[in-house]
Amino acid sequence: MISFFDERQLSHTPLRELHNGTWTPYAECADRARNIRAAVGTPAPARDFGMAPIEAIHDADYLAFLKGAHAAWRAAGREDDAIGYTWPVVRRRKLSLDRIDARLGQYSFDASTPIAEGTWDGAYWSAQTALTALDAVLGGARTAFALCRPPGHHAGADYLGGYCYLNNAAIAAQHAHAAGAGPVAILDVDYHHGNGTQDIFEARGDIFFASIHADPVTDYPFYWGHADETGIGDGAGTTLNIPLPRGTRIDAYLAALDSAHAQISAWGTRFLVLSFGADTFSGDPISHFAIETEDFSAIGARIAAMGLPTAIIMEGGYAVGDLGGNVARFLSGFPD
Ligand code: SP5
Ligand code: ZN
Repeated sequence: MISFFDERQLSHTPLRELHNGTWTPYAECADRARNIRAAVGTPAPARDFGMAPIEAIHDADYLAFLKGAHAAWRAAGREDDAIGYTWPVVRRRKLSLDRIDARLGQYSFDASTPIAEGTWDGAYWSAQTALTALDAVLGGARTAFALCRPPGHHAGADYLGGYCYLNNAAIAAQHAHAAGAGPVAILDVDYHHGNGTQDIFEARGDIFFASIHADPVTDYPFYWGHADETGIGDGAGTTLNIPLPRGTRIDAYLAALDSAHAQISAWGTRFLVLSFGADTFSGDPISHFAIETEDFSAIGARIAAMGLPTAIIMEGGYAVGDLGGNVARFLSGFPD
């Protein structure tokens, strides 16, 4: 399968994250991408589609914040990475606040997604990698793999979180929709619910969003991804959430994929954007499913059997040493 990756995605290198009340090494490290790159051969570089497809998903004020946050942090006399410490949970409205700490809280929902010096560049080229793979599928390739990193599915129109800054899958799906490739569905098979993608599309009836993930009763991001979230207003019925318990094994996982497939097909989908996370792996250090390396080819084959042109967008997966092998197995499930 044709793969895409851009060296500039490696410039995003946060040092640490706040986890269980202490600082730990950043799980979404650049070596993840190096490991996957080595396993998929030699990916082609990204083309530059510019800001317009990013601006079609993200708010202008959020993008200005994200571009300037690290410089503002340094200008405030701080060291290392920018990270918030206060969040406007109770009354969230569009205030134009100036202080970097206020802005960090306004445009994020967690404390594990720092903004480092190279974050904007890394996130920008990750989005361009998604668009480049998308373009290959629009151009006639049956499938293409975007080695996106940083990932995207936790980022909303105006917020970052969950190691995500720009929502690569949402940007790609909107681009496919605008190009007339639709009806477009997004299927999210990362271990975690794709809250950002859901937030972006849940009130729209023109892009379907389906997610299979760890039950948010027990797992991050907690506040989204429950089975009763099925879409809002014009989007009623076009969001599908299938939460699964910790310990889920391949048979139950494939059954959930079949349920998602049935609804994606019934909606009339003609084009698929796949948010693929390898953090469903039994050995993942931050996740709790029981999918084994050998299982990934079956998951890939089951998705390939949906018979749709598919742009595959990399999301999570933190067992760095096993990551490339798991991704390669997954991709091997798709016919050449
Ligand atoms: C894209 C994606 O998979 N994001 C996952 C975000 C999960 N964040 C919450 C869990 C944080 C765990 N931190 C582990 C630190 C180890 N050094
Ligand atoms: Zn994840």
